[in-house]
Amino acid sequence: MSTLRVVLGDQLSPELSALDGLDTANDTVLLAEVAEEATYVAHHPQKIVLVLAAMRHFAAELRERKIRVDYVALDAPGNTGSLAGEVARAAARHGARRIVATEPGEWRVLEDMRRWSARTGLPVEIRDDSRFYATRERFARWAHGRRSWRMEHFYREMRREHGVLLDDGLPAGGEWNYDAENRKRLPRGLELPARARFAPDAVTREVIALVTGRFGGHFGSVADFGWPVTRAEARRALADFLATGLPSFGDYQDAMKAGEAFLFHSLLAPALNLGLLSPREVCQAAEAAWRADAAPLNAVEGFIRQILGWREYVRGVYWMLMPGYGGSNVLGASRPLPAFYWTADTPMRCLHEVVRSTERHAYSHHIQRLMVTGNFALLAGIAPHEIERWYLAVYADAFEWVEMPNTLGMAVFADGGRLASKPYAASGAYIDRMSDFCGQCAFDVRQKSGPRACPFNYLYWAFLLRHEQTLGPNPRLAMPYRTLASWSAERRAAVLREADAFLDATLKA
Ligand code: FAD
Ligand code: DLZ
Repeated sequence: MSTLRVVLGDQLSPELSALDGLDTANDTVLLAEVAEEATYVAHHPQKIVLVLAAMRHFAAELRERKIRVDYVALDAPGNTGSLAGEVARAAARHGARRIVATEPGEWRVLEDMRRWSARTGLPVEIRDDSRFYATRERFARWAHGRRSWRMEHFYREMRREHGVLLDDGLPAGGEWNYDAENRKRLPRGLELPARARFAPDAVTREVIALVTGRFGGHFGSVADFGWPVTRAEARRALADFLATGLPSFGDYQDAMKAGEAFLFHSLLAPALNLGLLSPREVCQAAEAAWRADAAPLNAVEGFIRQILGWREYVRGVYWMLMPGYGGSNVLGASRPLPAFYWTADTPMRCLHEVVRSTERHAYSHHIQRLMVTGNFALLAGIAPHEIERWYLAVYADAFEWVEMPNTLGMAVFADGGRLASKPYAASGAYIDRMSDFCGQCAFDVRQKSGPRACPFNYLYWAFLLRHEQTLGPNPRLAMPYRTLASWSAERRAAVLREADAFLDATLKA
């Protein structure tokens, strides 16, 4: 029986469940470049290049294995521009009797897939995505019956279940979590490793020309494109990280430096999210580095926690809470996204730096996303949907299953604590402690109010005041609310006035 097997742009793994049982004599694998996936949010051109170039390379690898591939290029005559349209056309072209796919990473696409059968008149089998440590069903089993979900609890269960960083069933080194050791500032003069970047080959260069022509108006530049687009390149990126980044990953995980986007981070999220690398091989390689004495435990545990812990946890939360999750707005935030998120045109040096490197690399590291652009959106009360669409658009690694919970749950607390136990709200002091941004800023981080005061300072207190009823009872915020309890009514009113005046002026600009 002829089967059409559909592989999406972030499903580029030879072990993909949609390919299980493939019959090379009768089956066809469909990969389709469609405008709809590039424009439902205006993705950074580097992300579109990454996905299309990786799809083209993956198709070539399948063909080398004598698998029949039907590849629809973006500019192919008759391309309908949608996944559903291309699946229907391909099913007819190949006389398919059934369609097999792997569940997608986005609710929108899952809904679409569920309509493919009605559209084509064929049975459609949607298989689990087995490329994660935990299936959706496994996460649901963990989550059901718990009053609250916390990453740390899930992570420990995953460590035990998969035997990761365990010695005789106990956590390696005696602790489950070494986060307290992972908050160092970058020492002045510390040499940063040169990172593996991958020069575009002829295939990728052709995609760059295509994407520049079609989507050149989107935010972001492709000039510095250097992402791995094949499994072989992704393996080299992993090896490079293990040798040069991992040993210091833990120490400087939260540090930020002007003009330096990458520091000791792995840059592996795009390859992981496309399926060029599996989370298991990455975690196993990191653990092996520790066992071979090539990296310290605080680095290796911290790195593995991001993948086996956070990455799996946010995916579980996404699928548990969709489709309603996208509308979360517990804090009633409603201000529009400031224009500087697209232009970097702001005198606040930290925001300028992070938006600039986002524009240049389609990348910024976790603390830049969480504590600079995310923290500002939280404190300023930016409408969650607007900031969420921004994160989905601007990063090479952005796919809704991972981006949405990070934005709504972790960065702007729109879900009221389903994902995290408290909002990651911080004043300018945090940014000053972890970066060198403040020294070169138009504002003064030590001033709490007045025209030269760092806006993060009064925005922070105004945020806590505005949400006192909702956040005041949170034990993790007891300290700042104790401070606020000693403030006079006049002082409270003055901070709120200053914050509002700043926001009104900033959002008008
Ligand atoms: P490293 O710092 O080297 O971390 C190693 C790996 O751990 C990453 O490659 C990633 O796979 C995983 N990881 C780390 N933190 C997280 C996390 N919080 N959630 C899930 N996985 C994590 N990550 C994405 O992959 N796609 C997104 O769209 C995305 N959007 C985000 C939006 C916001 C507002 C925030 C605060 C975080 C977001 N993250 C996202 C998580 C994290 O910032 C990125 O995974 C990380 O910055 C990618 O860079 P890296 O590969 O160098 O990661
Ligand atoms: C992100 C993306 C882009 C830009 N283009 C395509 C495409 O042309 N064809 C395709 O199959 N997938 C693409 N993708 C990835 C999808 O958007 C992704 O599979 C869904 O968002 C589900 O995660």
